[in-house]
Amino acid sequence: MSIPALTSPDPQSLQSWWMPFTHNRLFKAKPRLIVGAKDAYYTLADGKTVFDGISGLWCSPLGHSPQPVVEAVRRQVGELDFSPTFQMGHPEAFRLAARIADFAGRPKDKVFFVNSGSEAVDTALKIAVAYHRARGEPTRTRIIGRERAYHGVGMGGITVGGIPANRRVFGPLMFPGADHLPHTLDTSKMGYSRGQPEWGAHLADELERLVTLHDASNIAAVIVEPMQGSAAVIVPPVGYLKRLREICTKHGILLIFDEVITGFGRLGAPFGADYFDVKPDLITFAKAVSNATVPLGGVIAAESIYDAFMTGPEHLIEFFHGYTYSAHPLAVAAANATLDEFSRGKLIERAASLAPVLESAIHSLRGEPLVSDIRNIGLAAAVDVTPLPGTPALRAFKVFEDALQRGLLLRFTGESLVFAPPFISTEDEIHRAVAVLRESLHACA
Ligand code: PXG
Repeated sequence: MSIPALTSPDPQSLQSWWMPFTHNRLFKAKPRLIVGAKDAYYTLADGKTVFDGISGLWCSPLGHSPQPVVEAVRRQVGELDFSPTFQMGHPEAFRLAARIADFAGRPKDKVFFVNSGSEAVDTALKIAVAYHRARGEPTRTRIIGRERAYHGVGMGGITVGGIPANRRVFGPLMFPGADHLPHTLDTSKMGYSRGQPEWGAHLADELERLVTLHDASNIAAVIVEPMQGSAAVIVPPVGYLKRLREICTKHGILLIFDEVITGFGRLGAPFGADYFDVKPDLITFAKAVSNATVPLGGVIAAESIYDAFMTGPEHLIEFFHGYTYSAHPLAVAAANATLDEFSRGKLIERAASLAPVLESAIHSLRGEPLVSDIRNIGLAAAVDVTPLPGTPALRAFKVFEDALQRGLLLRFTGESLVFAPPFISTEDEIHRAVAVLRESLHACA
């Protein structure tokens, strides 16, 4: 049977793809198809051009199809399309690992490559548990996550994650022993905060309570996103992450920062760890590292953690973990070229200098119809809207749909709209995007 190309799709032609995190029935009845992209703009199937207000899915800070990255991948696919990474290696992967450790300001640290944020999280959790065992503390197996956290969709990630819908059905598949810190969003105390809220550092002390409850000798690690992205930009209170660090250090617990969104410049610093001046033991990354041109993720591990594994006979594997596509040559080529572009275009500095522009633009929406809270940090912002009575989660979707019609792609989640433009955006584009959102809020009120 020959299946025709989907230039002008009819709903019947969309039935085979079971789409991820999507309302499949509604989508297929009223599809939103993207057929092209260049720089900060997408082209939709109807020919409309829309501004990419969410950098892909937080993953394309350079915009789309940046020429040097495209060229690097094109070259690589002709030279070495794939090489096994178990018991073999290709030089560019070693070069990339060293560059990422440098970029993170942790030149002695080690980088373990994976293909996605979910794999990075599950890898970091395994490293944490195996590390304690290697050091002779095998009872340290519990992991502490946080409410409203998104750590991907692997079994480890949903166990430490805190988004109820992602966990509800999968109880028996989750590992035992996880617990959760409270999330830090309380709009009655920190409504409309710009950057880090002043209120809330004391919530880190909840970790002391969990340590008392479970005993430090049973806890391997705490994992948090420095800024909770998927939960619609929940910014850590001033002092909160430093307090978590202190408590972890005091009790010999590893601190993992899940930097899948905050890594590679989103906050206007290389990592969230730099922005908040807190040194975690493990950092997960993905998304922006390769500009999403080819998927790549990884874990940065402190040298001392790696060293703890390097025991036993040298001909034996030290860590029984890895993926066929760990350090896939095309992903590595994309990431090396992305890092070149970051430094050539001074893009972290650019993100930092656009952050105040975004902050004042997005907060100008305060008082507009439907708006109930606004939060921002770096090149990320969320606008909460009042729910449609009796139909939760519909209002933000309506605003999203309206904005798309007007030429702006946002993310919607629950009652929130999220704006996280590419670092190559201009001030004018940020102002225009916020103007579109303002029109959409009026139109949907
Ligand atoms: N950790 C964090 C902190 C994430 O934000 C993942 C892990 C999982 O990454 P993968 O590559 O397995 O999807 C994520 C992913 C959104 C949105 O709109 C966020 C993510 C993915 C898609 C949409 O906020 N985060």
